[in-house]
Amino acid sequence: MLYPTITPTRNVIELSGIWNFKLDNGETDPVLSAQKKLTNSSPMAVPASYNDIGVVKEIKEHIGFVWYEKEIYVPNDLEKQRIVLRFGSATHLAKVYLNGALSIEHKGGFLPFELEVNNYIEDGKLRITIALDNTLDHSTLPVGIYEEEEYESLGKVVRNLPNFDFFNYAGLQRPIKLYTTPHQFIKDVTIVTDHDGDHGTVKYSVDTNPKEGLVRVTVIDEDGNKVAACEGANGEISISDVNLWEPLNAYLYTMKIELINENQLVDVYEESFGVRTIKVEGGQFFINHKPFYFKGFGKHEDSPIHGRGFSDAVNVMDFNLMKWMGANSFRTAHYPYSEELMRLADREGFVVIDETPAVGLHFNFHATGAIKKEDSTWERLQTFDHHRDVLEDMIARDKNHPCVVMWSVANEAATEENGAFEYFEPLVELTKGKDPQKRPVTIITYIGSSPEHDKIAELVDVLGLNRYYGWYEHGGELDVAKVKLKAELEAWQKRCPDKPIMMTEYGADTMAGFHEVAPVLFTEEYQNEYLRINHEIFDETDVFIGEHVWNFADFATSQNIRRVNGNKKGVFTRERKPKASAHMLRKRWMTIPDYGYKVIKDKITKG
Ligand code: GCB
Repeated sequence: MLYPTITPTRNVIELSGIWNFKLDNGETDPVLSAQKKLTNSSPMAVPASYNDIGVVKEIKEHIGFVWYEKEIYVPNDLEKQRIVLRFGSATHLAKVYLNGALSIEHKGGFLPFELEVNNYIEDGKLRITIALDNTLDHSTLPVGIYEEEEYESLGKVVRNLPNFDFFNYAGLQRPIKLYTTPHQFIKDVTIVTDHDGDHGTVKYSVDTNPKEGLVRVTVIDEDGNKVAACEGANGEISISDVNLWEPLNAYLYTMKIELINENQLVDVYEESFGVRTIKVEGGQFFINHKPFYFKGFGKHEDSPIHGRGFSDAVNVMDFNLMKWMGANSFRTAHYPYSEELMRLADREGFVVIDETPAVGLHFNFHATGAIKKEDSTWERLQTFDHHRDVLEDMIARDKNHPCVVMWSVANEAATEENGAFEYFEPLVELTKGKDPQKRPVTIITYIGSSPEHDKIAELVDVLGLNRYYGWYEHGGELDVAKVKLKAELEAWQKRCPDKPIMMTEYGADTMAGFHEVAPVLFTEEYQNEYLRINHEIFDETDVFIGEHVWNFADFATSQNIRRVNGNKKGVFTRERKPKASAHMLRKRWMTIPDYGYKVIKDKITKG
């Protein structure tokens, strides 16, 4: 799926700004309400989550539909082309009405969707009305628990509990754009790269609509020089003296694609790409044939005021803070992040584990944090079809990004329960089948999915472990935590020799400004000690390919007794001020090279 950009044949109009907004109280018929303009609406910023900027509890904790509306003129000139309305995301279920007519429905809150709008324009105008539902249940990703309860004195009480640990922000959280293409247009491009010595190869395949005309492809370097060219919808291009896309040292080429019909240039699109390879072999993770070590974070799209709303300023600052720390990578926990952020990661050279919104696929945890004995998750969940669609859409959106080095199919599902293998096997196969670059695949597991009980380790290329020894297990007993962590890592190596292990989450809630001489839970000293003992064990483990601290910054969660106004495991506060651990980690990461930190001597292979 192509990201909309301005080219000599295409235009883009941003629809960000103030939209009309209103809660739906369930009393109106959606079709009827979309037929006329929204009345009694309030201003709402787009992109943004509506929850925090709505201020009052009724908006912040609203369950169900809300309405957004904006009426625009579509300039006459544009009407000669295909005009496409594109949502970067709409969270979670969207019904889009154009001049009152229901035109598209979309399920899933973290991926783009679009539709052609030419036929909906009336008198040069388009009234875009969106009904958005934030309800989560056993069929949505992420998974939520929907409950209704009658109280004699109160009437019906509705609850929609997230089955996961982040606030269920909703709204039009990413940019919305109107863009144009010619009627005969470039629909998609797929790029796969390889290199040997200083010789790079680029296989490409261009999809056009209709499938006619001549495709001309030119590769341009960062200085604007043409380095190679080719004709045809599919082809292979050689680049001599190739500049590789390297972690934190990204080099991006531009593929200029021209569609020519009867000697006329009809469409132009430019896709940037990096030349790099990925391979997992012998317990190591190779980028460009060299063993890479992941240093970084599980993140969230989360910031004050915006909620989960897109902000270039927040993204640039977060990337600068990560660079300051010596981090080279992050995981898009727990949903695909905005396309704009992924493009920034390409440019900055951040290595990304791209995760679906499949979180909360378990009924194991009790609200108190206790692990319940449960074995019916895979019978009760109805997420499979949607999970499959989301994986396909995520790969279609992100397949060409050099920053993406691995797909995460799910976070902390009930992977120790019967039925887990049967649920995940087709999804892993689908991921491998759909990804033209055949990147490695992981499914991130929680502590209940131990080496003794886990059912999916054989399906994945990398064992992604979220482990909290010293926090949820043996909190305050760091000596015991160390012993337990080491034992588990050894057990994994026995069960899956040669499979790389990565700590995809480890962390401790820390209140910025809490201090004690002895490390005590919640103090900055404890967070440092907790991280230090984890690192000692990581450094002793051969097949260990990386460490992602949970979390980059403190983030919002729903209200519950385990969270003091949010999750405080950040190395930065939610306002991006460093805790002591930021300085400690910086010291460590600045001395760990991106490549060759864990070279297993008898296993050096060409990746
Ligand atoms: C986890 C989850 C993450 C939580 C974290 C925590 O294992 O993957 O979403 O926020 O633990 O802090 O409990």
